[in-house]
Amino acid sequence: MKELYLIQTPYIFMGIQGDPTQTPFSILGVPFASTNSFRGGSRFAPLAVRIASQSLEAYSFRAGVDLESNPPYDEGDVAVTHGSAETTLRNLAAVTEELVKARRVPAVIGGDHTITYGVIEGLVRAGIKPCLLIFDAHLDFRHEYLGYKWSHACVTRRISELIGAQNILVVGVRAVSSRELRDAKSLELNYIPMITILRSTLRSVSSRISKSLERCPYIYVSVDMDALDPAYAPGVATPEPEEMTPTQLLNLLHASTDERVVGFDVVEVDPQTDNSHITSFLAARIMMEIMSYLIASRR
Ligand SMILES: [Mn+2]
Repeated sequence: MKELYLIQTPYIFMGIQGDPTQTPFSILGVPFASTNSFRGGSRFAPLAVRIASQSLEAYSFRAGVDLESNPPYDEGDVAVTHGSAETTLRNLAAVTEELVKARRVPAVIGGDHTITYGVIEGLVRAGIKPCLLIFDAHLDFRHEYLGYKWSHACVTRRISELIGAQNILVVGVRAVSSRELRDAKSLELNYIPMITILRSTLRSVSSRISKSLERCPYIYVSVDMDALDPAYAPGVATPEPEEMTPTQLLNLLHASTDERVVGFDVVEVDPQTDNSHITSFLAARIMMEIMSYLIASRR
């Protein structure tokens, strides 16, 4: 069934195809960017991140894991319909549901942020209702944006309708409308503003994250690359100064990902505005680090 919706790609993640009987990870590209409201090149991100991943070393010092000895299995790209979020999300949810039922851990390369909804829907249909940990400069909590409810600016709101706003935590927030903030408060969405992170220690922020996810049997992690300062991630659809740094992000990911993580995505890379492929290299590194942390936590 899932084969119907998957397209093989000329490049595979890390350049080595993993053995699906050995690795839990299924790399899934979703080259869909139709809901981006500013720069629209994230449909090319799965290709750019795969190419960047081929030149990176695979050893994680934080995890003590060498991904090269057990690389992820690259499933290819999900068939998307440019211009139709509904069709794309339906295909993505079908693929995710089947992978999750086969006990795979989806490692997804977006695409615009809307694609996270399709992965969560697939998880829910497979009987797994996760809490969602998002790293993002934006709350993405608008009911609709420019008259469109599937906009990437609404993805947290749409997912909250599936799993409940109180089961979502957004970290690194610095770009909101006051209406979004009001809605977030009244619907009990959890969020940690970037300014709070800058004024706290890493330890206190990671313990706040752990506490917020304490009661969750499953966790899904979504990394919007615009969570990072545009100095480190210039090639994103909607850049927002200031902070976080790659080191802050990886430290927080390392402290807060454990064996409850059932999948993750890295979204919103725009290769068309990515000077020297900086953002694609960082996105590939983040994916490799998250997989290494999960392998270490399952040992
Ligand atoms: Mn964002």
